Amino acid sequence: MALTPEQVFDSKVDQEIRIEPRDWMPDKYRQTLVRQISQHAHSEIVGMLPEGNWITRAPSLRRKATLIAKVQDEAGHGLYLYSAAETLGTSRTEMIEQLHNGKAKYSSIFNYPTISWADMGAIGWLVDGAAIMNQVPLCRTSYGPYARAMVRICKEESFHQRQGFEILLTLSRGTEAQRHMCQDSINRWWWPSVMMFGPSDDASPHTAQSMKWKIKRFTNDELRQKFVDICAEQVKLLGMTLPDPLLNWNEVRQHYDFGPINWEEFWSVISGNGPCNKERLDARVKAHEEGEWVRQAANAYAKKHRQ
Ligand code: FAQ
Repeated sequence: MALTPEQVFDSKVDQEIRIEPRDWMPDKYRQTLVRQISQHAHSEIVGMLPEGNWITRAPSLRRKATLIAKVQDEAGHGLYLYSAAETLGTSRTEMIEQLHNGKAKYSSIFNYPTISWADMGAIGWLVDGAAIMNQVPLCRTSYGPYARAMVRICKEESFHQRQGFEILLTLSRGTEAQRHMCQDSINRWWWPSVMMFGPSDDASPHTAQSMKWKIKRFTNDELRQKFVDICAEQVKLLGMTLPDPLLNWNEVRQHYDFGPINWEEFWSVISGNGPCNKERLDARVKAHEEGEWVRQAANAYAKKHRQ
């Protein structure tokens, strides 16, 4: 007896065969992917803003060139991800509209301000570090175009993470004021980075289904724990500390225990009330409006070539 489209889909997922754009897929699977990939793309694009803030003030030409390259990589990641999401039948214009009218989310982390040069280091080490922890498993996600986009993105993120750590390492070996700047930045970015993994598993509405469909390979809490375990060791190389008095190696669990997360802050930031939500969205809308002439010119050029 012939298999139904749903049975074919399920058996592909079971056998680790990638789902491709023209394959039949449940509507909910498609919607989940459009939501996750577009929010991921928006995060990369909005994520350019906090670091963009420091390009003109980088302390040396080398630091400036590296930071420009990193921010440019983030733009590239956003574009790959919009392209991957478009293969599911939603246009880029629609996705961008959803970002601008507040219907679509972007990562909570980009709603915090970058107030010192050390923040460029902390973003690279902690924010890119958390992004890699979450994204390496996405190279094996069940939807082909998303998985393939993640391979290159992860390679670039890993460079970003190392350049951030190196900024902090330099500061940590510097003057008293530089060491202070380094610790202060870690103190401000630690908890928001821990929150990047999303709500705890018992409060995460999407995780169970996304794990069944192999969109997600690990739960939010599993990835968060891996991140804490790695950072708790790496911070020692900096001679700094993480701002958590309850951080402690647990011999039985073979993991670090850590203190309670301020979920009130997390939900408040993702509902639009973080320190920089308004500023970030205003900057995106302004850039989009001011770029209208570029889109018009590109369309006119493409039309002329078609003719
Ligand atoms: N921020 O049920 P779950 C980067 C929302 S890339 C805002 O657990 P899910 C690179 C979630 O959307 C960073 N919202 O949802 C870079 C859902 O809301 P909805 C971005 C969050 O999807 C570095 C609700 O809460 N990475 O940083 C957050 O199964 C440096 C319930 O949550 C990705 O997007 C949050 N942190 O799991 C760039 C990776 N967490 O849609 C520049 C791909 C949760 O129902 C500089 N995404 N929410 O209204 C994922 O892996 C997943 O979507 C999760 C959330 C893990 C983020």
